[in-house]
Amino acid sequence: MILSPSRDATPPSRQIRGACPHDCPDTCALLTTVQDGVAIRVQGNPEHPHTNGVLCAKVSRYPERTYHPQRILHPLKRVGPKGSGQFERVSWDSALDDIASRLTQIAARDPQAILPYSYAGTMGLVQGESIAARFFHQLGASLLDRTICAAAGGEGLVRTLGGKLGMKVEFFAESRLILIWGSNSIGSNLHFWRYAQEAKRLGAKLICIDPRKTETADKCHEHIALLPGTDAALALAMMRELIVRDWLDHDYIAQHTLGWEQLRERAMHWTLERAAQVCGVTQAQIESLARDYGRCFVEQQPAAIRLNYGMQRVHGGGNATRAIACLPALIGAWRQRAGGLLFSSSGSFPVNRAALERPDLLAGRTPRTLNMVSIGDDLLREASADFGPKIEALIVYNSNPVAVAPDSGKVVQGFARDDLFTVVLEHFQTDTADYADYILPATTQLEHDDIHLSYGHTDVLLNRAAIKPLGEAKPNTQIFRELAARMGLDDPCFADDDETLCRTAYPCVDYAQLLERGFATLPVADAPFANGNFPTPSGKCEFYSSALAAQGLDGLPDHVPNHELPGTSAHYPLAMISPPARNFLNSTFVNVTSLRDIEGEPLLEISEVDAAARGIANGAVVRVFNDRGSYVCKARLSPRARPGVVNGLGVWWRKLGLNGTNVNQLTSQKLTDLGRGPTFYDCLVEVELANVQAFQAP
Ligand SMILES: Nc1nc2c(c(=O)[nH]1)N[C@H]1C(S)=C(S)[C@@H](COP(=O)(O)OP(=O)(O)OC[C@H]3O[C@@H](n4cnc5c(=O)[nH]c(N)nc54)[C@H](O)[C@@H]3O)O[C@H]1N2
Ligand SMILES: Nc1nc2c(c(=O)[nH]1)N[C@H]1C(S)=C(S)[C@@H](COP(=O)(O)OP(=O)(O)OC[C@H]3O[C@@H](n4cnc5c(=O)[nH]c(N)nc54)[C@H](O)[C@@H]3O)O[C@H]1N2
Ligand SMILES: [Mo]
Repeated sequence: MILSPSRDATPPSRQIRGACPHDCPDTCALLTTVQDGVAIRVQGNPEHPHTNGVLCAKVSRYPERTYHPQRILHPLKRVGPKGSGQFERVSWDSALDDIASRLTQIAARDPQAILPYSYAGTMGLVQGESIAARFFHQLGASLLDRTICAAAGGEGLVRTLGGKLGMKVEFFAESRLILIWGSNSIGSNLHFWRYAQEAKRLGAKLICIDPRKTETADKCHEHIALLPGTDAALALAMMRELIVRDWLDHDYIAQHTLGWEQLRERAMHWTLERAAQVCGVTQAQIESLARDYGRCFVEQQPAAIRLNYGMQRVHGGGNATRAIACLPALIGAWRQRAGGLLFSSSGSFPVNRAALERPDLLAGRTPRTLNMVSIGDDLLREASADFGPKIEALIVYNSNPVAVAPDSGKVVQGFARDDLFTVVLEHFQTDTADYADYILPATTQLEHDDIHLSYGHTDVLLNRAAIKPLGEAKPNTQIFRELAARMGLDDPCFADDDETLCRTAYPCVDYAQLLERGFATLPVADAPFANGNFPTPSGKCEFYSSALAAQGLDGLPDHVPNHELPGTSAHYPLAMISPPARNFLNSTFVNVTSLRDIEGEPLLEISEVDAAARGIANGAVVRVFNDRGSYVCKARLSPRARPGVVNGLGVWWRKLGLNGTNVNQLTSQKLTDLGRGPTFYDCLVEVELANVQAFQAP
């Protein structure tokens, strides 16, 4: 805390160090200026090297979000039908007493009928799964498989490299070649982009691999607009080129990899011709990509891959991640600190989750685990021997499943069940909150303490509360503490306050340093795999995974075609992807007016040829549909969409959509090959001109 002397009549302001809570690889260090108890400005902390004093447009509007006139500032109880959004103000005591008694009744029958549903509204370890996890563990509630974001790629990476580890983000600045793969870095990883630009200034070549011609693709030297879900084919064809031209680090391969002979044989099936056909790109593009990559081996220059999550939200996302993660070992890119690959750095953080979440409170019980991706189906399931009890209560925090989970027609039907008791801890009346029996007002990052990891760099960040909670809002932790007390859950661990929890998260990080600077850099090796030492079972980079083979799966990476493959459906010829809109973060910020004004309205990018074939002009209102439902929005004829692929930018609130839906009305609950993840970008649709009258307000 810095006290700045004031010479005039304005009250003195102070600056509080914090951390951006959002689900983003950058995890920025914040400085909040507080005057008279009011947060007047949120800036990037210039002392934190990765943040470098710069924030994205979204988070620089944090005060606008925090003091938003529609913030929920006291508990609300539903008075209208579910989904109608009609609530009345109630006291904390009456809300918590009623919730505790309802949950106690359900738990007496079977606590597994209670399901927590949470994700990354805040990435904070304390306001995420600390007291909340303890609460559900002691209750014996169903467990939630938190797969909605990067489960497929995460498992693919762990099976290949051994952990969520890789290059340090700062060393991308020294790379000579950067493949930006499945990532719109300018939109979703801005602070990485700064390092990539530095490399570009120093002469590096940047290649973007993405079906959409993104803002990032615009700024790269080359763009390979492959079809969604074909990344493994591209990587295997690259391998074949490396093999036939002998651009291989034989020494590295021999010493530090497992399964080379098998991988080699697999890759040899992926001729340029075959891959070009699968990927929908030219042979010359793949050849040139392999040549650029191989040249780095020949010239001993560092080649880096920034792999992000966009490419793993398809059926074969796990295998594709495995195939790409094999590439650096083939050319020995890991030998240099500016070479290798970064997908997620979260495995570098020594978080003591057992102490935070206390799974021991289950005391030998083994509740079922439900996958958050299939919440639509699961809410509609009856009790059975196979499923267990019907879901009777749902406690949602840090998530907006009605907007973000796939196949939202089913999700909405489930949330609308009259016999479901739903509690939502929120800042705003989201699409999900509309279906709650109770909405409980939660604090924002400016109002509570927390501690963070990052999945894009290797610094721990501390967040100190900058202002008092607004209205009657309480931190998630406090809400669960008070519920636990009312339900007779009396383990002493519920008494831990938030600062104790922050200290519990990282027993081996210097807390005094966190208090003083707001961040602490972990002692992570600059070139983690220069000498092998992969944390896999074999200690090598596992081209072949015996662990996967033991599960009856393919031990080698392969191209696994999409569930919904273009050309296989007579009715739905177009592939739809739904990557994030730059000024939203998943469904967060959609209600911040200044940001929504930049995005305009829900839209679908479509290529000129696909639009012309359907008589669609720029700006026309269109119906995007498949067997799961319809989404009505404006068409934008744009070179950002390649022929055959439409881009439905996400994730709008359903209630702001022209027909009260969003892109997830169209996405499916089918899972990925590894990790039980979602397949948001593996989705066939058709588009037609909409009957506009039907969607105009009366
Ligand atoms: N502004 C903004 N920033 C965000 C987010 C946000 O919503 N908005 N979301 C945050 C979250 S939750 C996450 S998980 C991270 C990571 O976020 P990601 O979801 O990885 O988002 P992007 O970086 O936009 O990368 C997605 C890119 O992958 C492309 N893509 C889609 N399908 C394929 C495919 O099959 N192959 C390839 N090669 N590319 C494909 C998309 O066109 C898009 O440009 O970003 C975080 N940062
Ligand atoms: N079609 C399509 N769907 C997608 C994606 C896509 O690319 N396309 N991306 C997917 C991905 S990568 C992800 S990670 C998921 C994200 O899904 P979610 O994690 O559900 O993310 P958000 O939509 O941002 O919703 C988070 C909610 O948490 C609330 N919140 C924030 N902080 C707090 C807090 O401290 N306490 C409480 N109680 N609430 C808080 C916010 O107000 C917000 O409404 O969406 C997925 N859905
Ligand atoms: Mo995500």
